[in-house]
Amino acid sequence: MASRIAIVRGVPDSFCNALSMTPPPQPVNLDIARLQHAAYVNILKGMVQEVIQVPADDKYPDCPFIEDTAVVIGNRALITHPGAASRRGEEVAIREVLKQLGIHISEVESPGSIDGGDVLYASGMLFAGKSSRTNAAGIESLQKAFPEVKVHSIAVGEGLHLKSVLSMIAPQTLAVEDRLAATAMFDEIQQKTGGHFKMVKTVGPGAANTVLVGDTVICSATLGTDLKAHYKQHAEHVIPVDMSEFHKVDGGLTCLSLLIER
Ligand code: CIR
Repeated sequence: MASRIAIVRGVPDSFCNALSMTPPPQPVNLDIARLQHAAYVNILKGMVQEVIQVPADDKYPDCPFIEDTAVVIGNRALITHPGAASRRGEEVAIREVLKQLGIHISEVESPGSIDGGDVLYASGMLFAGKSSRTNAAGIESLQKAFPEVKVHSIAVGEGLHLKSVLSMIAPQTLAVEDRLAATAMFDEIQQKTGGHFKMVKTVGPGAANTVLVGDTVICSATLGTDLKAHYKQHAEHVIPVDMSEFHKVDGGLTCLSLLIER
């Protein structure tokens, strides 16, 4: 059986200053954010052999969104160059943790920028969203880091990242947010893979961003009470977790962890 490790990063005191495309109607509540983060970490503890907790760094309000700092497949990682200037440097601590785990590290070549939230690894293929955070040079670095894996570039028409609107919920099955820009991204994936995936449409912003570990899906409990039942039709196990404070600053479920399976 694959050995699984999750890496997470704590919520800094500065988290209320995290980037957000539109200012939330209610400000982030730091205490609630920390409780929600702890609940998320507890769920992961039940799913993987080890959860490594990297301390928060107040210099980086967005540092809990650790997914954006690296793309890891097996024993190899590409350390990203985050697309947002205020997030550059978050990757330094993560590089060290990955090195300690014996993971072989590649770096993004200038002028590349890439956020892990734009990268979906599914069915042995990589899909890289070309977005406001991830550019063509960043995607080239991704291909160089994983030469034997085909990287498909996908235009992110709307929203922050590719995985903000679609993610894997079961083998060959993607949850896709039910809006035009998201289904256009799915169509591009289908066109590039000869219709490889099945689509499960999901209503509500962010609801299609889920974490899949083995046959268990973690989904947001904040974004609709029927989400669990919806996903249960396609996934063996579904665990909802409240993520309201992270959604306020454009975060979802995948952003809060880096999963290593090897
Ligand atoms: C940002 O704008 O960078 C953060 N506030 C949210 C990052 C979410 N990350 C992700 O979807 N992978």
